[in-house]
Amino acid sequence: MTEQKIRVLVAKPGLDGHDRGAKVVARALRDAGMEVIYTGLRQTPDMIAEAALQEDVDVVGLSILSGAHMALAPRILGLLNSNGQAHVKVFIGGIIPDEDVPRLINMGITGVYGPGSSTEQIITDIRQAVSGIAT
Ligand code: B12
Repeated sequence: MTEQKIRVLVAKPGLDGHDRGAKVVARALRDAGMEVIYTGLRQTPDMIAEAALQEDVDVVGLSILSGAHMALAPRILGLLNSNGQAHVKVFIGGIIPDEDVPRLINMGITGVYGPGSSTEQIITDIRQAVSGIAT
Protein backbone atom coordinates (compact mmCIF):
# COMPACT_ATOMS: atom_id res chain seq x y z
CA MET A 1 0.00 0.00 0.00
CA THR A 2 1.38 3.43 -0.89
CA GLU A 3 1.56 5.93 1.93
CA GLN A 4 0.32 9.44 1.28
CA LYS A 5 2.85 11.90 2.62
CA ILE A 6 1.84 15.18 4.21
CA ARG A 7 2.61 17.98 1.74
CA VAL A 8 3.82 21.25 3.24
CA LEU A 9 4.59 24.58 1.60
CA VAL A 10 7.05 26.53 3.77
CA ALA A 11 6.80 30.15 2.71
CA LYS A 12 8.58 33.40 3.53
CA PRO A 13 6.24 36.32 2.91
CA GLY A 14 7.47 39.89 3.24
CA LEU A 15 10.62 41.78 2.42
CA ASP A 16 13.02 40.74 5.20
CA GLY A 17 15.85 38.24 4.81
CA HIS A 18 15.37 36.16 8.00
CA ASP A 19 15.36 32.69 6.49
CA ARG A 20 17.08 30.52 9.12
CA GLY A 21 13.89 29.54 10.94
CA ALA A 22 12.13 28.65 7.68
CA LYS A 23 15.05 26.48 6.60
CA VAL A 24 15.37 24.77 10.01
CA VAL A 25 11.65 23.96 10.05
CA ALA A 26 11.63 22.86 6.39
CA ARG A 27 14.51 20.46 7.02
CA ALA A 28 12.93 19.05 10.20
CA LEU A 29 9.62 18.40 8.42
CA ARG A 30 11.44 16.74 5.51
CA ASP A 31 13.45 14.58 7.95
CA ALA A 32 10.14 13.60 9.55
CA GLY A 33 9.01 12.21 6.17
CA MET A 34 6.87 15.05 4.87
CA GLU A 35 7.03 16.42 1.31
CA VAL A 36 8.30 19.98 1.74
CA ILE A 37 8.37 22.77 -0.82
CA TYR A 38 10.27 25.90 0.26
CA THR A 39 9.36 29.08 -1.61
CA GLY A 40 12.50 31.06 -0.86
CA LEU A 41 12.52 34.69 0.28
CA ARG A 42 10.30 37.67 -0.53
CA GLN A 43 7.06 36.03 -1.58
CA THR A 44 3.83 37.96 -1.95
CA PRO A 45 0.56 36.53 -0.57
CA ASP A 46 -0.57 35.88 -4.17
CA MET A 47 2.61 33.93 -4.96
CA ILE A 48 2.14 31.83 -1.81
CA ALA A 49 -1.54 31.08 -2.48
CA GLU A 50 -0.76 30.17 -6.10
CA ALA A 51 2.09 27.86 -5.04
CA ALA A 52 -0.21 26.20 -2.46
CA LEU A 53 -2.77 25.57 -5.20
CA GLN A 54 -0.29 24.30 -7.81
CA GLU A 55 1.50 22.05 -5.31
CA ASP A 56 -1.76 20.76 -3.81
CA VAL A 57 -0.45 21.03 -0.25
CA ASP A 58 -2.13 20.03 2.99
CA VAL A 59 -0.30 22.65 5.05
CA VAL A 60 1.10 26.15 4.50
CA GLY A 61 3.81 27.16 6.99
CA LEU A 62 4.58 30.87 7.10
CA SER A 63 7.82 32.19 8.58
CA ILE A 64 7.43 35.85 9.53
CA LEU A 65 10.03 37.73 11.60
CA SER A 66 9.36 41.19 10.14
CA GLY A 67 6.39 42.10 12.35
CA ALA A 68 4.00 42.10 9.36
CA HIS A 69 2.10 38.95 10.41
CA MET A 70 -1.20 40.75 11.19
CA ALA A 71 -1.29 42.15 7.66
CA LEU A 72 0.01 39.08 5.83
CA ALA A 73 -1.89 36.27 7.59
CA PRO A 74 -5.47 37.42 6.80
CA ARG A 75 -4.51 38.17 3.19
CA ILE A 76 -3.07 34.67 2.70
CA LEU A 77 -6.02 32.99 4.45
CA GLY A 78 -8.42 34.99 2.25
CA LEU A 79 -6.64 33.95 -0.94
CA LEU A 80 -6.57 30.27 0.09
CA ASN A 81 -10.31 30.44 0.78
CA SER A 82 -11.12 32.09 -2.53
CA ASN A 83 -9.00 29.47 -4.35
CA GLY A 84 -11.12 26.67 -2.80
CA GLN A 85 -8.36 25.75 -0.36
CA ALA A 86 -10.11 26.44 2.94
CA HIS A 87 -9.10 22.90 4.03
CA VAL A 88 -5.37 23.83 3.99
CA LYS A 89 -4.02 24.23 7.55
CA VAL A 90 -1.89 27.34 8.05
CA PHE A 91 0.89 27.51 10.67
CA ILE A 92 2.97 30.60 11.49
CA GLY A 93 6.40 30.90 13.11
CA GLY A 94 8.67 33.81 13.87
CA ILE A 95 8.54 36.95 15.99
CA ILE A 96 4.90 37.03 17.09
CA PRO A 97 3.96 39.05 20.20
CA ASP A 98 1.90 37.04 22.73
CA GLU A 99 -1.13 39.32 22.36
CA ASP A 100 -1.33 38.53 18.64
CA VAL A 101 -1.48 34.74 19.12
CA PRO A 102 -5.23 34.53 20.01
CA ARG A 103 -6.04 36.98 17.22
CA LEU A 104 -4.23 34.79 14.70
CA ILE A 105 -5.91 31.63 16.00
CA ASN A 106 -9.33 33.36 15.80
CA MET A 107 -8.78 34.31 12.18
CA GLY A 108 -8.08 30.66 11.31
CA ILE A 109 -4.37 30.04 11.85
CA THR A 110 -3.87 26.51 13.26
CA GLY A 111 -0.64 27.03 15.26
CA VAL A 112 1.78 29.83 16.17
CA TYR A 113 5.45 29.27 17.15
CA GLY A 114 7.99 31.74 18.49
CA PRO A 115 11.78 31.60 18.82
CA GLY A 116 13.05 28.42 20.48
CA SER A 117 9.99 26.37 19.53
CA SER A 118 10.63 22.64 19.38
CA THR A 119 10.57 21.21 15.88
CA GLU A 120 9.29 17.94 17.43
CA GLN A 121 6.25 19.83 18.71
CA ILE A 122 5.69 21.43 15.29
CA ILE A 123 5.85 18.00 13.61
CA THR A 124 3.40 16.52 16.14
CA ASP A 125 0.99 19.45 15.72
CA ILE A 126 1.07 19.26 11.91
CA ARG A 127 0.43 15.50 11.97
CA GLN A 128 -2.47 16.04 14.35
CA ALA A 129 -3.96 18.85 12.26
CA VAL A 130 -3.99 16.75 9.09
CA SER A 131 -4.74 13.43 10.77
CA GLY A 132 -5.98 10.84 8.33
CA ILE A 133 -2.93 11.42 6.14
CA ALA A 134 -0.01 9.07 6.82
CA THR A 135 3.53 9.97 8.03
C1 B12 B 1 19.82 36.12 12.85
C2 B12 B 1 19.07 37.42 12.79
C3 B12 B 1 19.31 38.23 11.68
C4 B12 B 1 20.18 37.81 10.50
C5 B12 B 1 19.30 36.93 9.56
C6 B12 B 1 20.11 35.82 8.90
C7 B12 B 1 19.24 34.85 8.17
N1 B12 B 1 19.67 34.48 6.99
O1 B12 B 1 18.16 34.44 8.64
C8 B12 B 1 20.56 39.20 9.91
C9 B12 B 1 21.82 39.68 10.53
C10 B12 B 1 20.69 39.25 8.39
C11 B12 B 1 19.41 40.06 10.42
C12 B12 B 1 19.08 41.27 9.87
C13 B12 B 1 18.07 42.10 10.35
N2 B12 B 1 17.31 41.89 11.45
CO1 B12 B 1 17.37 40.26 12.51
N3 B12 B 1 17.47 38.90 13.79
C14 B12 B 1 18.16 37.81 13.84
C15 B12 B 1 17.91 37.12 15.20
C16 B12 B 1 19.06 37.50 16.13
C17 B12 B 1 17.78 35.61 15.18
C18 B12 B 1 16.81 35.05 14.13
C19 B12 B 1 17.16 33.60 13.86
O2 B12 B 1 17.76 33.25 12.84
N4 B12 B 1 16.84 32.73 14.81
C20 B12 B 1 17.12 31.29 14.67
C21 B12 B 1 15.92 30.60 14.01
C22 B12 B 1 16.16 29.09 13.94
O3 B12 B 1 14.80 30.86 14.83
P1 B12 B 1 13.44 31.46 14.33
O4 B12 B 1 13.56 32.12 13.01
O5 B12 B 1 12.79 32.23 15.42
O6 B12 B 1 12.58 30.15 14.04
C23 B12 B 1 11.98 29.37 15.07
C24 B12 B 1 10.56 29.83 15.43
O7 B12 B 1 10.35 31.21 15.24
C25 B12 B 1 9.70 28.96 14.56
N5 B12 B 1 9.50 29.28 13.15
C26 B12 B 1 10.12 30.16 12.33
N6 B12 B 1 9.66 30.06 11.10
C27 B12 B 1 8.71 29.10 11.09
C28 B12 B 1 7.89 28.61 10.08
C29 B12 B 1 6.97 27.62 10.39
C30 B12 B 1 6.12 27.06 9.31
C31 B12 B 1 6.84 27.14 11.71
C32 B12 B 1 5.82 26.11 12.03
C33 B12 B 1 7.66 27.62 12.73
C34 B12 B 1 8.59 28.59 12.41
O8 B12 B 1 10.38 27.73 14.64
C35 B12 B 1 11.79 27.97 14.55
C36 B12 B 1 12.48 26.89 15.37
O9 B12 B 1 12.29 27.11 16.73
C37 B12 B 1 16.56 37.79 15.64
C38 B12 B 1 16.31 37.88 17.14
C39 B12 B 1 15.56 36.70 17.67
N7 B12 B 1 15.64 36.53 18.96
O10 B12 B 1 14.89 35.97 16.98
C40 B12 B 1 16.67 39.17 14.98
C41 B12 B 1 15.40 39.91 14.58
C42 B12 B 1 14.42 38.95 13.93
N8 B12 B 1 15.91 40.86 13.58
C43 B12 B 1 15.32 42.00 13.63
C44 B12 B 1 15.63 43.11 12.79
C45 B12 B 1 14.91 44.40 13.12
C46 B12 B 1 16.55 43.00 11.74
C47 B12 B 1 16.96 44.13 10.77
C48 B12 B 1 15.78 44.94 10.22
C49 B12 B 1 17.97 44.99 11.53
C50 B12 B 1 18.45 46.21 10.76
N9 B12 B 1 17.99 47.35 11.21
O11 B12 B 1 19.16 46.07 9.80
C51 B12 B 1 17.70 43.36 9.66
C52 B12 B 1 16.82 43.04 8.45
C53 B12 B 1 17.68 42.70 7.26
C54 B12 B 1 16.87 42.09 6.14
N10 B12 B 1 17.33 42.21 4.94
O12 B12 B 1 15.88 41.47 6.35
C55 B12 B 1 14.27 42.05 14.71
C56 B12 B 1 12.83 41.97 14.20
C57 B12 B 1 11.92 42.89 14.99
C58 B12 B 1 10.46 42.63 14.86
N11 B12 B 1 9.95 41.80 14.03
O13 B12 B 1 9.72 43.22 15.59
C59 B12 B 1 14.73 40.86 15.63
C60 B12 B 1 13.57 40.19 16.41
C61 B12 B 1 15.77 41.42 16.60
C62 B12 B 1 15.17 42.36 17.64
N12 B12 B 1 14.97 41.90 18.85
O14 B12 B 1 14.85 43.47 17.35
N13 B12 B 1 18.79 39.49 11.49
